[in-house]
Amino acid sequence: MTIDGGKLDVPVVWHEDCLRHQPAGEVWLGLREDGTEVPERATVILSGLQGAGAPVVATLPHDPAALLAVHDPALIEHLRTIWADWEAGGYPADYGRDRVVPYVFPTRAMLAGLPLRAPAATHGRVGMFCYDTMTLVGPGSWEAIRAAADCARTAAGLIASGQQAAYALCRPPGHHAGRSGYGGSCYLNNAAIAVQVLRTAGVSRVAVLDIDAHHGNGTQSIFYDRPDVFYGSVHVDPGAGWFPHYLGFADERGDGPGLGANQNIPLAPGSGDEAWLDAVARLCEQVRNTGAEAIVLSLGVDAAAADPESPLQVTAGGYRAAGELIGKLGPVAVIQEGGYDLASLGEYVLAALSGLQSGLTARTEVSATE
Ligand code: SP5
Ligand code: ZN
Repeated sequence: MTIDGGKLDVPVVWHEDCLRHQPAGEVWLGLREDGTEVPERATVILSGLQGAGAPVVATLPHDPAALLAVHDPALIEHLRTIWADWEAGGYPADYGRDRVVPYVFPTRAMLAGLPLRAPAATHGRVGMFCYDTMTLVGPGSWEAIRAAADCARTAAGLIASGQQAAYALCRPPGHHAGRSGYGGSCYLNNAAIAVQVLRTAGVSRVAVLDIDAHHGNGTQSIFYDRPDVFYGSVHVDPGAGWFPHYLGFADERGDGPGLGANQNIPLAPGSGDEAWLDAVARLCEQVRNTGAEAIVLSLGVDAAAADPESPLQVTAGGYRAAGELIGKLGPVAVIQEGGYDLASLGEYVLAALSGLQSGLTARTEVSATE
């Protein structure tokens, strides 16, 4: 597929290590299923974008400080070491447990107000950090988690140095990961890492637009009390029974100094281009009002009609139109989130980025004549 008016010039930031995460399924409602967050997602997207002429850019060298700017050091340490501990504990060889998965969760209801202690057993410790059973860790997971964060950091750096758009092909995705916990196929919050890079580079106001089909509960929680980072999301209504179930409602507006800088637009299952684009346009209007100087776009394409993980019915044309609206707002660091239909994934990401490119072109042409 090619795009209107020639090739795609948005640089694609990519690291091969993103393929090393092989969750090998998810435990859903007590049963191990194949899972949809597979390495082929990234290869399909990469070849679609390269086919459209996009330049591929390598990541900057890893910088642990970029991760620590967002996450609790204990979460980073857990992700870095848990596979080795799991293997050393004999869970794969002696018990047939080939991936790290939690089974006890220290919820508020369990602790009943008593302090959280770090469990002695490796298998007891996982639930301190992982809040669901669908987000498995295996041998190459850490290398991929780190590479995905590096992609995000690099794309944000390009925006900070004056590029109008850059796309980070992050895998695994990140928007469900919070400051100290992970879940929803996400481990570290790539979008939040990009935001912090921009803030540190002197961008005083940043807006995150999250158009993944699911609410980005991790990103929301990281910035919930921050007035300098707006978070806006359109997603399938958690109140209609969809992941992440507990967060993503319209009355979550931020807290303290961040009150008003959080906006959720939940949509009914089955919603298509019209309702979805109307929500995207409303979020864009709010971003304009916040005076954000740069946008971080959490681009999940799982709102696609054929996607197995969401009941939204957005077309590739819808994603193109959304990209165009967002490109008119300002420079954009795009972070790959979800999207699981391997047959249409490449087309949808390309549609979003080509829309973004034409929105940016329209915007810079307007400002050149002002
Ligand atoms: C980044 C992202 O899009 N994460 C999505 C996580 C939502 N996972 C919910 C999984 C629900 C179980 N899926 C079973 C599909 C039918 N077998
Ligand atoms: Zn999603």
